[in-house]
Amino acid sequence: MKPEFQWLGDIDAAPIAGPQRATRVTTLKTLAPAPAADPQFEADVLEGLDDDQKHIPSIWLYDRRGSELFEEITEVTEYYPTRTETRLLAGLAPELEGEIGGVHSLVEIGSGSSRKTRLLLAAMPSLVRYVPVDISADFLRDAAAGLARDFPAVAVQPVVADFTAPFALPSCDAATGDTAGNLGFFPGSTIGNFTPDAAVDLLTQLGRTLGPRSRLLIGVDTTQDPALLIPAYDDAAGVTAAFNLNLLDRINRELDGDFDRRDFRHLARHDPQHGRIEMHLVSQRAHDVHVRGRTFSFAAGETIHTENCYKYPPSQFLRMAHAAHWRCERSWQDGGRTGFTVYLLQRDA
Ligand code: AVI
Repeated sequence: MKPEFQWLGDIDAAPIAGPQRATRVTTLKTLAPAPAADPQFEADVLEGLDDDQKHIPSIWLYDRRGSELFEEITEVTEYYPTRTETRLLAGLAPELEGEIGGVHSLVEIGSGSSRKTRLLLAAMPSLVRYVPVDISADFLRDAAAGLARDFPAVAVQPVVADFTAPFALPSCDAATGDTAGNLGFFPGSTIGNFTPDAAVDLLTQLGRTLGPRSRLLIGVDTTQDPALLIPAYDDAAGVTAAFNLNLLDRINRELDGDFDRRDFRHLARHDPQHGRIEMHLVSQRAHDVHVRGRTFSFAAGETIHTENCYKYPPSQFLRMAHAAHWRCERSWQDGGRTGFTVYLLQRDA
């Protein structure tokens, strides 16, 4: 994994002098253009398409269009995790400040549109800075600018990074040495997109980044009910299918590929043994595809495995958290069919 990150600089919400102080100007100090094609993307695609079970890591689903489509997914009726977690967060946010006083920095891992963040920023006046971390630079920029405008007392310091690799937090006066004031926020059950071993590695690495005695608020989906899961990952409007197929467009655009998306269909299947939903792209006929001048042959029905969504039950998740040196301070569980749970963890000293 590459230990690279790019800090976009503070996003200012500077007050305008004079009577019209309610209006604020948002300025972006430092911007760097996103690279056209990430060499790691090329390596992952060429290596993954060469394997017996073709696969591409799910992180590459999130180019600009992929991130937009994921936001649309969160609004489809069948996709219950976002709705459920938002309800839990709205209920727990007002209790958090009392529960963990002295928190100064909110660090959101894989922030996307930062919509749920607003619930925390509004309920926790002790927060003085917000560090959204995401791989999609332009998406991050827009979301960060919106938050800087709406929460002018909070310093917004976006970091473009692949959060699966080590990244550094930007420096901040309020944070000097006191890592107990760092609250990580990792919502959406994104931890489910990591295998159990990779999830422990990620939780360990996040603990190192956030520091001793920091906290982590993390949402984890748990259900194994296929009647809930299959529609959630194969919605009737076809938004999840479009999200999955967008990966082929991205390969064509960034890696000189010649995939024809009409030759593939989206598949969501439940694997109860591993406790996960898998997303695949299924080839509809035997044919060849070219990427960066290399030829990849597909049989009819052969699939590219594009994503795993593990649904970790509480006992398994807590074992993984402990292995990564986090202990559970509190948890809030959905009382309905999903069992979706938000955990407040604290890292060992
Ligand atoms: C981002 N992640 C938590 C989503 C999930 O549910 O695993 C990604 C997703 N893939 C298809 N639908 C949603």
